Parts: sequence; structure tokens; C-alpha cells
Amino acid sequence: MVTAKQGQLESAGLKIAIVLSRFNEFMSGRLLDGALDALHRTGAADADIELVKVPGAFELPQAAARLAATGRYDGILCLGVLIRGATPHFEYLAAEAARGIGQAAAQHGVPIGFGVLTTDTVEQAVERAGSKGGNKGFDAAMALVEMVNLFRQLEG
Ligand code: INI
Repeated sequence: MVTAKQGQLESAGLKIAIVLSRFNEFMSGRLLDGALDALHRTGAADADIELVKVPGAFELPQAAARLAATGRYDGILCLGVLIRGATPHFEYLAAEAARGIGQAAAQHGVPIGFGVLTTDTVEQAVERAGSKGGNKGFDAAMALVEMVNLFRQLEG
């Protein structure tokens, strides 16, 4: 019988930083609501959650890397909303946000959640920010909590 390891959905006592992009704040704010709901439901206290706001999704990895380098956080959650426009601008921003967040996590060994919507339309973003497509902020926060606990298990 193979024994599997997986992280628990338990966040009491975890120090979590949330980096929130203000761009498209109407929707990124809903992702924040979802993320806080997930953290509260799994036991996190507000005193252990730090909220850091940045101008746009391009700045998410920069702030996440700085926070990770402090060693003060068990996990970091990046939240933002990128919506495709008429030019290739979106492609560059989305690619950099994903690459930079992944790189910051790998470089610092701190789990960093990717709660960044990349959609073609405002409607698709609204759907995924707390309406019929669920709330990707909630999902990303749950995945982050699981990864923090998994890393703890793997480290013994
Ligand atoms: N930032 C976003 O978070 N979402 C977007 O949809 C977006 N668009 O479309 O331009 C956006 N741009 C700002 C960018 O992230 C940087 O803040 C800006 O380029 C300054 O560095």
C-alpha cells in the first residue's frame, strides 16, 4: 500500500501575506474577500495576515519576492485580475506575473499562491471572482494553505 502525503486545510497560526493588485480592483477585491473567507474558515487569525497592495499584476512577483526574502511568512498569496485588451500588452503582463511568481517561490522556498485571473473579457473575470464560476481567490488560498502544510510534512 502506497502512503500518500498531502497538506491539511488548517491555517491556524500560519503567517500569511496577501499581495493584492489594485488594477481592476472591483474584481480583485472580490478575490480578496474569497481568500480571506478561505483563511478564516481554515482557522487563520486576522493578526497573522498581512495585506500588501501593489498597482498591477506586473508588480505582484516583485512584492512577493521581497516578502518571501524576509523569512517572516509561511505562505504568500498573489491576487490580481488581467483582462485581455486590443494589444499584446496582456500577454506580456500575464507571462511575467506567472513566471515571476513561480520564480519567487522556487528561489525562496516559500509557497506562493497564484490567484491571478487571466481572462478574455470582463464577464469571464466577474464569473470567476465570486459569481457562477466560484471564487478563484478562495481556491488559491486553499491551495496555498495545503502547500504550506505539505512543505511542513516534507520537511519532517
Ligand atoms: N494590470 C493588471 O493587474 N491587470 C490588467 O488587466 C492590466 N492591464 O490590462 O493593463 C494591468 N496593467 C498594469 C500593469 O500590471 C503594471 O501595473 C503597469 O504596467 C506598471 O508597471
